[in-house]
Parts: sequence; structure tokens; C-alpha cells
Amino acid sequence: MIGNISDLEVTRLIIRDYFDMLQESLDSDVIIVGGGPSGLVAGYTLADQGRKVVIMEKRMAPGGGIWGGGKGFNRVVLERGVAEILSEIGIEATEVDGYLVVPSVLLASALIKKTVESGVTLLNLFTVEDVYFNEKRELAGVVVNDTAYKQINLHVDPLTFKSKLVMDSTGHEAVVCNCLAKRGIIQLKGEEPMNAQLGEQGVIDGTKEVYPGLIVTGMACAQFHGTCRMGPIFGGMLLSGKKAAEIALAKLTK
Ligand code: 48F
Repeated sequence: MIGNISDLEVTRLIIRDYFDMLQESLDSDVIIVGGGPSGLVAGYTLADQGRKVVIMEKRMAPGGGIWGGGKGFNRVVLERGVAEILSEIGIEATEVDGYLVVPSVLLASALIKKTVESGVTLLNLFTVEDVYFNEKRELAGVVVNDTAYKQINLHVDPLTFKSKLVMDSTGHEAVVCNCLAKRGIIQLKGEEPMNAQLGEQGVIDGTKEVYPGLIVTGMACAQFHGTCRMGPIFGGMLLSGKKAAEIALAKLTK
């Protein structure tokens, strides 16, 4: 016997711990929508600086596009310039022909571990379906629902979570930007065809506050600014997360 088990106590422990965390996450410094590479890096960097961060991820596991590598071959390639970020999350990558090649499952799990250990609240199975405006029409939070309800097309009213800033880290979907674009509040240019060189730079340069309270990261930048997509090369995503965190920190400090 490894111990006495009460089924009711197991349920009680889950409910108490989860809802304590949920209550605590209702009002935060930054809500990051999407737990892909750019969102995770932004999240742990902000949390390491003492900021209260909530990442909402619609899938079961954060990690976004990392897991699949390229065409399901589970390796990702990174530029040499991000070796420092890799060692920050505990990966010592060796250089191969001028690039860093890392098993995608290792990169995804190391980013998730670092993010959770830095104190970010990670809410998985949370689908963001809309944004919340303050009276000045700045972005001041998001409106969320249960991923399962969305999948079976069940209309259930959502809940609102507030934050000082919101990041759209939803990758190609650019979900948060699209919440504004569908109402004509902003316009998205739509991403251009594949070119990794142009795409990586476009993502880094395009990491900005694009609407009061809204910072775009990762591939959402390409959707917003109309820059190139790229394949399974991830240095730009990590650097975008770092830049987004710096922009957020500067705004929160003001
Ligand atoms: O797509 P994703 O990995 O975003 P990223 O940080 O990185 C892009 C790369 O993975 C890859 C690439 C690089 O070479 O081109 O695509 O820009 O992660 C986005 C995350 O957002 C989640 C989604 O499940 C994924 O994990 N997401 C998307 N829509 C929602 C969402 C939503 N409505 N609510 C919550 N999470």
C-alpha cells in the first residue's frame, strides 16, 4: 500500500487547489494568449521580473508548433544567436553546421518547465474567444470559454479575465488581432509566403504594441504586418518573446 486513498478527498484537493489559482488569476499584469514558443518565453521573462502573468492555452499541452518539428520530423533548428536563451531553460545545444538542432519535445518541455517554475499561471484548455475593452477602448483583458464547448459548438456564455496588457501569441491564427479586425478596429495584412531569412527578421521587428494594450508576438506578427512565414526554425520566436517581455516591462514600469 502506498497510502490510504479517499476518492472524495482527491476531488476536494483538485477543486480547492485549482479554484484558488483561478481566483488569483482573474486580475493580472499580462495575459498571454497562446502557449507557443514566443508566448512561453515572454511569460517566464516577465515572471522572472516579478510580474503577474497568466498564459491561456486552448490545447491540452502548451508548446504550440514546436512539438511537430518540421513535417512531423521532431527536430527544430535554431540560429546560433539564441544559445543563451536555450541555456536559460536548461538546454545545452551543440552547433551543427552553424545551426543549433534540438529535439522538439526537449525544447517544448524545457520551455514549459521553465515557465511554470518562474511562477506563470498556465491555464490550459482555455480558449480565448474575445477581448475586453476598458472605458478608454484600450485592451484590458480577454473573454474565455471552455475548449470543449467551442469544439462541440455549444453556446455557453464566457467569463472575463482582466489584465494591464494582453499579448497575442496565438501564432498563425492571430486570434486576438482578429477579434479587433473583424470589427474593423484594426487591419491585418496577412502573412506572406515562405522565406525563413525574411520571416525571422519580420517577426522580431514586428513584435510591437499594435493597439493600446495589445502586443503581438511570434507568427501573429507576420499576420499583422504582412511579413513572410518560415519553416521549423525557431530562434525568431524565442527572440520575439524576449522583445515582447521588454516592451511589456517598460509599459508596466511607466
Ligand atoms: O503557433 P504557436 O507555436 O505560436 P508562435 O509562438 O510560434 C510559431 C511557431 O510554432 C511556428 C512557426 C515558427 O517557425 O512558424 O508556427 O507564434 O503557438 C500558438 C498557440 O496559441 C494557441 C495554440 O493552441 C498554440 O499553442 N491558441 C490558438 N488560438 C487560441 C490559443 C485561443 N483562441 N485561445 C488560447 N490559445
